[in-house]
Amino acid sequence: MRTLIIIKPWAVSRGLVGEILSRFERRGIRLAGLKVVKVDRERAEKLYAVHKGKEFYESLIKHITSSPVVVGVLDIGIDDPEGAIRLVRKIIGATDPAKAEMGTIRGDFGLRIDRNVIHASDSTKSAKYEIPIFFDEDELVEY
Ligand code: 3AN
Repeated sequence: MRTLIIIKPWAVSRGLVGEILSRFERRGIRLAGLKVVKVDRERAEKLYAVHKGKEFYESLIKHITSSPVVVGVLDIGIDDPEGAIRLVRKIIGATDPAKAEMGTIRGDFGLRIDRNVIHASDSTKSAKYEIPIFFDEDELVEY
């Protein structure tokens, strides 16, 4: 089961990439793909299409396109796809870092909801939609 994560600009510029990736690695979750990307407006709009019209939409687009991000595809080796998504969402923590539990990525490294450190697909459907925005199939490794 594969899902997309994006380590957002504020976390990349603070040098937290290794720290964040290690949270997944130490759970036994494998990386199937990884790259550093400066997201353009077109990709950002595709990624955040479901949020179009919300009051925070423009600031969301502005932040994700402001400086480089690290995009990764995680390969979660468990049989239950929705359970795999829930596990990753549990590791990242609640959307609002102020409400995220300590020990989660957002709870440990986040401060503001509009710069909440990391994105992760919230369902198997969104993972299937989001992964191809950043990766071709031949850039992903199975092992
Ligand atoms: P999640 O990232 O936990 O799936 P979503 O999908 O509701 O949360 O929101 C997508 C992104 O939009 C969040 N990661 C956050 O950066 C931003 N966001 C969500 N709610 C707000 C809000 N009330 N004010 C500002 N930004 C928000």
